[in-house]
Amino acid sequence: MKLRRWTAVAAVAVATAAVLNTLPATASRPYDPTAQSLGALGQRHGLYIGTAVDMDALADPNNPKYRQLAASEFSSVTAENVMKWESLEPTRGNYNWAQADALVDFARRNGQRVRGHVLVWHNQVPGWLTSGVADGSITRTELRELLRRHITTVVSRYRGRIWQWDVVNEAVSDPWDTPPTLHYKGFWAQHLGPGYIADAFRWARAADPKALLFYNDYNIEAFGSGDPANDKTQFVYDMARRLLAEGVPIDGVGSQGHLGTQYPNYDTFQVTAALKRFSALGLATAFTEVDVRSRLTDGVLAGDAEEINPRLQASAANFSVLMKACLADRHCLSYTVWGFTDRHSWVPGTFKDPPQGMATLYDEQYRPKRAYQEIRSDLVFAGPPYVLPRATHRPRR
Ligand code: 9MR
Repeated sequence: MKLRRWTAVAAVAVATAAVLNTLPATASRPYDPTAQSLGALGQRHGLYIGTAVDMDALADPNNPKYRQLAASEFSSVTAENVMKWESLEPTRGNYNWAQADALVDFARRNGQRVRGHVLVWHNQVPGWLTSGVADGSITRTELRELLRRHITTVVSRYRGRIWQWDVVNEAVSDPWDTPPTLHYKGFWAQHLGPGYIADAFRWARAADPKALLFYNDYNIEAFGSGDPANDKTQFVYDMARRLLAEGVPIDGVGSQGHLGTQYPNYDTFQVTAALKRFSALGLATAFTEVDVRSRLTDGVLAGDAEEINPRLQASAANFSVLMKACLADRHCLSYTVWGFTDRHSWVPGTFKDPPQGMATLYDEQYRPKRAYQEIRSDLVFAGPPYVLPRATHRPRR
């Protein structure tokens, strides 16, 4: 029965994909994928191609190209910063929705989906909250209630308008932290214990029954040793499996995809295997913050092509590995880049010593790089029988 159902699903999927793949081509108008945006190419697979949006850049009247590309090239958008708690509630009790609303409106005007980022994270928490906890004026019970209220308020406001929410972000330590044995880290685990994770998903579900609820983290692109004491992917996998077993309404795991050309990184099969292990749990997957940074050596800064070319090629390869892996897992619903132009990227401001940059798909003059062309070619040349249209995911009750 199961096999028969799968065969039927596969047959329909192959037929649909075959139609989609041939539809645009007619004798008079040959199919020209090079004329299509990333978003349009993704639609062939039911895959959404997103970008994080810098709201200052979007609003800048002297930066029309940013707006134009954000609107035309992508089928999904994410707030790079304006849905974080410190932006939404800078002073206690006073929510400032203007920027977050502006992004949701922008998406609606442009027919884009929205990935909500982020409900619970240890960074960009408002000062009044951290200082209240530090000086004891906010007790543990009050802190939990404040978190419940925050999640409920934000998710309710955008109920029905957010496709995927990053409910909990970066809850797990890294092997370079102290102690090196992987553990739940940061402000929330410290003050509420790891139970806040299940609570957060339940509160988010109560406020929006239809949004897909994600756990989101970095350095989980591939499995390592398999030992949850030092393999972060394994740790997150075990966590997700436990949450599911407890009936917690988690719908997906987002792999951020912050890579660098100076690192060994992963091949397509390693990344595909990781996505498929997560989706075998019944979860959706997504790449949520893809960028590939490079060291800006003296040669790069001086414009030496021999230093620049290998970096552009390595960046293209890494963007492409994640895209191919996403295409190979039917449950990988979206591929979001963390900014699309080097003109607006978090990388140079964060990695200064030694300097890093060149992390996105377009250079500072909005010229598309080789990475942009490679992920487009991945979208163009992928198809059945191996790559099937996206699976449907319904919010878990
Ligand atoms: O890109 C964001 C940058 O503008 C902020 O200053 C920074 C603050 O920590 O957060 C950046 O976005 C992060 C995202 O929210 C979560 N994953 C890591 C991203 C890069 O740091």
